[in-house]
Amino acid sequence: MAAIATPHTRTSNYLNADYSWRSWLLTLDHKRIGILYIVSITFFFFLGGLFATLVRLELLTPPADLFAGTTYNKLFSMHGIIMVFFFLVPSIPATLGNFLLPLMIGARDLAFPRLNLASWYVLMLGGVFMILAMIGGGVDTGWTFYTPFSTTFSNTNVFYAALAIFIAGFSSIFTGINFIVTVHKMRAPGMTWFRLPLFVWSMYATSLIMVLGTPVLAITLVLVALERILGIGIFDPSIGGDAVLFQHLFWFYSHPAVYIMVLPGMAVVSEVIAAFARRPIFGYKFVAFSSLAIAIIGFLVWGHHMFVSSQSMYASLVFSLLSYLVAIPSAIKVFNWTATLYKGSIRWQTPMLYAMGFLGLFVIGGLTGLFLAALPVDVHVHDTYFVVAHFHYIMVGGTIMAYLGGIHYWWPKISGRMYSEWLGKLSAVVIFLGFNLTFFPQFIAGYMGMPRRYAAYVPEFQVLNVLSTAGASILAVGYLMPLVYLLWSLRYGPLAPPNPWEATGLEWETSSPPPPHNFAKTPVVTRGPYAYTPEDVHTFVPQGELRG
Ligand code: HEM
Ligand SMILES: [Cu+2]
Repeated sequence: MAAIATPHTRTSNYLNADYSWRSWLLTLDHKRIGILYIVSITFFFFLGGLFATLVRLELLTPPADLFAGTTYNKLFSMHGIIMVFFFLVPSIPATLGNFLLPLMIGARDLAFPRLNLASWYVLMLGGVFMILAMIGGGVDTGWTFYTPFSTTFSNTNVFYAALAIFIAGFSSIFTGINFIVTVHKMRAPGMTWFRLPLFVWSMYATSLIMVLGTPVLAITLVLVALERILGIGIFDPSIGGDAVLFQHLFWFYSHPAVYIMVLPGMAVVSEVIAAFARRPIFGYKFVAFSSLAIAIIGFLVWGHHMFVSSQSMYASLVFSLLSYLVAIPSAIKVFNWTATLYKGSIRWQTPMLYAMGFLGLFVIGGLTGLFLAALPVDVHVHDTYFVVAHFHYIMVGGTIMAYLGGIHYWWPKISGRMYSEWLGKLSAVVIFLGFNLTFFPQFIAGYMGMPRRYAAYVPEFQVLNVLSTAGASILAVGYLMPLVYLLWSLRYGPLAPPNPWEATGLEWETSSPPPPHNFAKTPVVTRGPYAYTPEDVHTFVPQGELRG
């Protein structure tokens, strides 16, 4: 990578165009809004991580000695709520999606720049209410807010937490609408649907779920609030309601929402694998359509969260079958990525290590999802640590690995600087090892019967919990490392060339960092997104050319 050493004269770009606070807080530039999101969700990530640390410390010993049970309930609830609604859901779409979508399709900005800024403010407003709910004493319902606990029995700040999520949901809806319209209307000349990078396809599918699913969650939370305040009898059986109805409504959003979290991770991985294996993605159309298939079938499987919640056996059978169907498009992706790697000229650089980490963890998470979709297994392990391990493998292992991989891959574009490759690789390895040490023992504990959501447990489970807490400490170090060296690179890192990885996407055609309006000239797209030639790794054909 000799190109990195060449000094570049820095022209006007989106970062140095204006330095005032106003220019950031009122910006309509999708790239700056992406940065606002990076800063804010990093904050939420470490806040959620703080609660996770406390949870793991409590579980170091069998009795509930560090915190009382009621405090513990609040700790894991706040952890889950913040991580899911304020970190994972916005993570990749709001940061990398915002930054890259227009660049990748050759547009000057998103379709609705003001709506884009509004989405950030709405998320921040939701965050403020969430923090107020925390300061006011916390919430103890878990991130799922199950009734009748949330409506009748909990005396915590359920109302403010529900309001916070209700508000934050609009951020998702706005972003989804913006992305959908942008992909339809703003593509550069020559950018046909089947020349779209797979990242864009995934963002499109994610946006569909955001727009179609989030309103259901919003309405559900309004109903919970009404039930608490007015007792209208939607969920409370003593006044004619149905507590299980809540679960249907909640999972109708929240199962698809797990794909809001993981599809963007897949989006990143497709780009990284093609660029670092120097090969066109195998089965491009299959990968593109599998995103849409996941988005659509994802809406049909919510009942697999309710196998033991009094639903009829026939309903469970159908939901079980449909859950297996949703695994097919995920498997297609894994197969096509593997086929892309096969005979590729692989470069083991930081983003690639992260992408491989994603693959490993996602496969374990996905396969254990199939265990859970099998009725007899689920009856045994429901509400145990097996479930906790399953969704952490996918959401934390998968999504966060991919998010960090993406941040490293596009960091030169975003910041105009290179980071230390050595530290980058080290962080990927530390995170991978720390992650497995944290969560693998939980599969075993869960299978052996350790229930979730308790501050105390029987002494037999201590060894597994000590391993898990030790792993969490390593994981924490792993997550702090990129924070430190990426910030360091902002000032001391070598200047980045426009295309440090010799990648073919349109975003690498413009300077690093890009000028305020993305491209000096209008890009004209003449070919598909992955024109890599494995025989000669340094020959690559850019996706488009810039015309005056
Ligand atoms: C690959 C296909 C997948 C299948 C068949 C599957 C299946 C399941 C099932 C049946 C449960 C319920 C377990 C129980 O509570 O007893 C479950 C829980 C969960 N799954 Fe998956 N899953 C899959 C993929 C995913 C993905 C991709 C994600 C996230 C991105 C995810 C996130 C979750 C979460 C968050 C829960 C826990 C819900 C709770 O709080 O109880 N799953 N999964
Ligand atoms: Cu589900």
